[in-house]
Order: sequence, then structure tokens, then C-alpha cells
Amino acid sequence: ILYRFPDGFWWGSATSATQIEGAANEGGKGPNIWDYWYEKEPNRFFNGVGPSVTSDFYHRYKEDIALMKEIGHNSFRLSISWSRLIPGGIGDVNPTAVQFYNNVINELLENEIEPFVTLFHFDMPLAMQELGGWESRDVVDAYARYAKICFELFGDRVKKWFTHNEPIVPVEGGYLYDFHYPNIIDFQRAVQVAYHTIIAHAKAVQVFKQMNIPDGKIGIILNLTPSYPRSSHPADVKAAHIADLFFNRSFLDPAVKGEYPQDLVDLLREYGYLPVTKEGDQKLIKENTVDILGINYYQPRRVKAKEHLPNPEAPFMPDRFFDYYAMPGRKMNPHRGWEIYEKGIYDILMNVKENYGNIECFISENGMGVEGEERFRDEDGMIHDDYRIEFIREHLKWVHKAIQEGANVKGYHVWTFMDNWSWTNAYKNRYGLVAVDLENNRKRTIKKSGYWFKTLVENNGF
Ligand code: BGP
Repeated sequence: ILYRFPDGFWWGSATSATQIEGAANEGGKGPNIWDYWYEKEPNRFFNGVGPSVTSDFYHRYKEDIALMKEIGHNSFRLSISWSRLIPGGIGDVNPTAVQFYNNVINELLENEIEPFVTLFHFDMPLAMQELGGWESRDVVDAYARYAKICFELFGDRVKKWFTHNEPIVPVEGGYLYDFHYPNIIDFQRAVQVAYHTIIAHAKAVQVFKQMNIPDGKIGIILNLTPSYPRSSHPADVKAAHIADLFFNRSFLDPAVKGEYPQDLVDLLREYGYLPVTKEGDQKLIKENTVDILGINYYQPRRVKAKEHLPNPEAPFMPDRFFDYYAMPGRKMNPHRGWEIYEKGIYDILMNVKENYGNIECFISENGMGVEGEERFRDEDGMIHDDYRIEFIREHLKWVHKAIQEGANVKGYHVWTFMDNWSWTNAYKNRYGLVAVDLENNRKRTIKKSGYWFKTLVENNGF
């Protein structure tokens, strides 16, 4: 074993409710923004496939958890669907949903798989979006109540909690770049949404800490995209710094350090885009930092200084301060259109070590989405996804190096366990260690990477 990981390392995978559960109209679930958007604009979704069935985990969780066990999982991150648990967002708790999540949690524990639970993974209940979504302070309070209910219901068995998954993504998708509902393009509103998401987060952390759950830890899951300047020219460096402020530090700093970066505040003030705040907010953020940080890593951000002055008529966007560029010789995943740069994961971990108090952290998502994987299925019935094995292995080498150099990394979760439905891309790109055959009653088969993963966990390294 060349790369051995620390004892007790968390090996597993991550997913989210909307992407695997299906049963969107069953068991008393209320609609969320994905159900609604799909109903309104099905053609926005790849092949017109929506979130109503997905991978049918709702009915097949026992079979799926048995497969997780079989491929070596000792932990698994899932999310609770707010609109399943509390169909109206605020109001009554749905007993069928409580039963479902109890069943899943208990099944995981019986199989010695530790559940890691995310409270919010992109799936705003429709009733809450109608109140204004994260623009509304009432929704912030409704979320804090929802969080408390989850801790009360499941906190006796779930010890790792995460307030939000990639909170920057609903800001980008829903309020800047038109890939999430409510497809608004408005920088001021985007800033407000981002700010309220942090307030909601801090309130959930506060409730959690007050409850004093034995052995409980609370964190946040952030997609960190290291921002590399094209050159050491000061204009390029400044451009990369601003991209880093917007896309990484807007959540990383308040969540871990309890305060926003001064540079970001100054920039927003200069351009007149500070959010509306309330008295006590600063103290709330300051006092409710996380115990643990989950890091999702897919791709870096390659940034250079702007080549042309921004059009003053165009809507104000973060990229008024920088341009992107394609790094010469870069490696790409052509299916997703994302650069593959394994060292990025190390750079993030070392940054967290050096500049964020070496807080306890883990890789909460990392994976490779590929289209048309059926063509790699052999006579043995297995998909031979050697590219995925290589992808994971090459990233793990850098994680290993970071640990050797003192980074406080406790685990690695692949995105994802089984092929799942992905937002507007639906089933285009497959990420699973386990294949889901949509043509054949959603039959599950372990891919080559799944068996490789099993050996990885058995050896605690490779
Ligand atoms: C992350 C999300 C996941 C998942 C993953 C893969 O941003 O947390 O929900 O979807 O990316 O990305 P995609 O499915 O868009 O290819």
C-alpha cells in the first residue's frame, strides 16, 4: 500500500434527496421548486426527464444500503427533503416522512454506515419560494425551525449534520446565470439571497449548539473552486482574488471564521450592493461558526484580468471584474465541460490548513460525470469505468499528500453512490459507483469502480 490513510477514515459517497428519492408526489410530500419548475418548463431538462421518479431510492433504500455495504461504505451523506418532512415548509410535520427517514437512518446504522445529513440541498419547498425564498427573512426563520425539528427527530442517531450544500450554487443558478428556479438575473437580489443563506445557516448552528447533542457536530458543505490567476501580473492576481471573494470566501469566511472578508464588504459597498441586514446579525454569524467543513471539489477557476471594459448597460455580474480563460494543455472532462486538475484538491486543503485554523474537514464530493456509459458494459454485465477509478485515485494522491503535510482531513466521499438525477442535466452524465439502468426497471449493477472502491476501503488506501 503506497497511499495509506489515517485510521478511522470516512469512506463513502454523497447524494441528495431530490436526486435519488423519486416519489415526488407520494407519502405526503409537498412540491419543491424542482417539481414546480419541471411542471412548468419540462423542456429545460435533459431529455425532458424530471425529478418525479429519479432512482427510486424511496422504495428501494434497503437494496441500495445493502449495496453500499457491499462496496465498503462506512459513511454516506444524504439530505432530508424539507418539503417531504414539512410539506408546506412551515406547519405540520409529515409522519410518513418521519417514518421514511427513520427507516433509512436505522437501516444505515444496522449496516454500520454512519449517516451524514444535509438539511438543504437546492430543494426549496415551493410554498417557501412563494414567500420569496431566501430573499425572505420569514423563510430564514422557517428554515431554522425545520432544522430544529430535524435535530429533535433524528439527533439521537445522526451525529454529523450539514446546514447547506453548496449554498453559492442556488445564488448563481437562481439569481445570476439562469440554471435554477426562479431564474432571476439580478445581482442585488443574489447578494441578498447569499446573505440570508448564511443567516439561516448561523441560526441552524445556534439551535444545534443550544441542544447540546452528545457527540454531535455541525458543518456546512462548500464547493470550493481554487481561483488561479493566468499570470503573476498584478491585474491578473487581483482578478483571481475577486473571483475567490465572490465564489469561495463569501461562504467560507463567515461559516468558518464568523465574519465576511473586508475586501468583499468594501467591494460591495463601493458598487452599492450591500445586502439589507438586521441588528444582531453580525453577532449571530460570529458566535455560530462550524465544527466541521465539507469540501466539494470538481474543478478550478482560471481567471485573468478583463480584456475589455464591461458594458455599463449590461446587468451587473461578478464577471465584470474578471475574465475566464482556458489554461493551455489543460485536461478536460468533455461530458461535463469541466477541467480536471487534481492538484486543486491539495491547494484547497492546504489553504484550509493555513488560513482557516486547520479546521476538521473532509472531501464531501468529488467525482466524474460521463455520458453514455452503457458502451463500457462488457459481456460480464459490468460497466468498466477505468477513467473513474483513475479520477478518484489521482485526486486521492493529493489528499494523501495534504494529510502527510498536516491537513486535518477525516474522510472522502465520492459523488456519487449510484447514477442519479442531476438538476437540469437529468440523467445525461452518470457519476455512480453503481449503475442504474433506466431502460430496465432501474436495475442496479456495481461498476468496476465500485469494486475498486471496496478494495480501497478494505486496505484503507491503495
Ligand atoms: C454538485 C452538487 C450535486 C451534483 C454534483 C455534480 O454541485 O452538489 O448535487 O449534482 O455537483 O454536478 P452535476 O450533476 O451538475 O454534473
